Amino acid sequence: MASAASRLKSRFRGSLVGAVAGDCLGAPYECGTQLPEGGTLMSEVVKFMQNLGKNIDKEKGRKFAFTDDTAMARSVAASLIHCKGKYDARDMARRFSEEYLNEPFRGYGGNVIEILPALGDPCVKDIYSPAESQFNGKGSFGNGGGMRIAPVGLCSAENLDRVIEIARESTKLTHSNELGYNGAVLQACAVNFALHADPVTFNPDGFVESLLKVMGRVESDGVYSDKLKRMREMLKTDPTTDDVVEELGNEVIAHLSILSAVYSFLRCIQPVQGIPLENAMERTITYAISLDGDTDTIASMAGAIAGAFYGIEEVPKEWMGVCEGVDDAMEQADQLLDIMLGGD
Ligand code: F2R
Ligand code: MG
Ligand code: MG
Repeated sequence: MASAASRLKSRFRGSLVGAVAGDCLGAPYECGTQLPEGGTLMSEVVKFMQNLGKNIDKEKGRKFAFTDDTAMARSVAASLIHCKGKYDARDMARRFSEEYLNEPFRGYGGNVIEILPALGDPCVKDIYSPAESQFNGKGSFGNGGGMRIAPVGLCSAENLDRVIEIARESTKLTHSNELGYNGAVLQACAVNFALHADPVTFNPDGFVESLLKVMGRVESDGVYSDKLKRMREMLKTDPTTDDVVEELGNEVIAHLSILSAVYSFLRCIQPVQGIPLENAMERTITYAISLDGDTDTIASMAGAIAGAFYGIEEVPKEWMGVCEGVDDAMEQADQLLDIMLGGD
């Protein structure tokens, strides 16, 4: 039987690698997919997953590239590691900026690119001010906070208040709208709850209840709480993917994507009709991509939660070979665990 420490190591790695894999494997579907006559996106993604191993043999060395989701998540992780688990706004902002300026081609959001260069500028007095000026002062509610936040959720269960605070504050560097940063809080807490859940006694209803408790504390408008309640009902009725998208969304905005990722994780604990894949990580990412729309980000967020729950052993070996950025994610996961075990 695995020790508690090795189990945690596996789950830290599973979460960051799950996020990278969801991003890399979801990205080819982000801009829409040409379907064969009578085919569905779900059946296409199932075929893609089943052939992934065969493709590696044929196309030696082929990698699926990561996008902005991973580029920003690794900056979050690098900053937390450098600052020994503490949040340093300047340090994280500078890393976002440098990462973007080094590789601007990673498919960043349409508006965030206007402020990323300024986040590395030491002359900017208030580092939160560039984000606050966006959308006529309303700030962004894009899902860019949620897509990068998994490293913040990787800490002890006793530190939930810190998860909430760092998720909110670090997201405000780019997304000052309440819907943007509260979406990131929800995703970070989902990762943390999955990390500490007992897979044997796990109860999806209890998981949603825990998220409802957090959102009840942090949100003023009830948007996420209302959607969580609807999601709890949906888990009892097994809706079609079209119905899931109708209720929870598949767009690049936080309140219309993050709950779809949480739902994908919870739904795929059980087998799903149309996805004949035994492996639960594979099922989760396949399901998340089948929701269409913002496929890289929904799959990445679902992968981060599912990976924290199942651990690295459940991540298919082929993914490790074909997804760009997996090795760095493994290393950062180990470093974050060391910080937590050192008494974060
Ligand atoms: N950008 C994309 N996908 C587009 C296609 C990319 C293509 N594959 C390529 O390579 O070119 N994906 C990435 O963007 C999403 C994360 O975006 P983020 O970081 O939140 O950016 P931003 O610019 O802040 O928000 C995104 C859009 O949301 C709408 N929006 C946000 N706040 C709004 C507000 N207050 N009012 C109205 N609209 C608002 C805007 O349309 C923003 O452009 C991820 O999917 C990532 O993968
Ligand atoms: Mg992306
Ligand atoms: Mg995306």
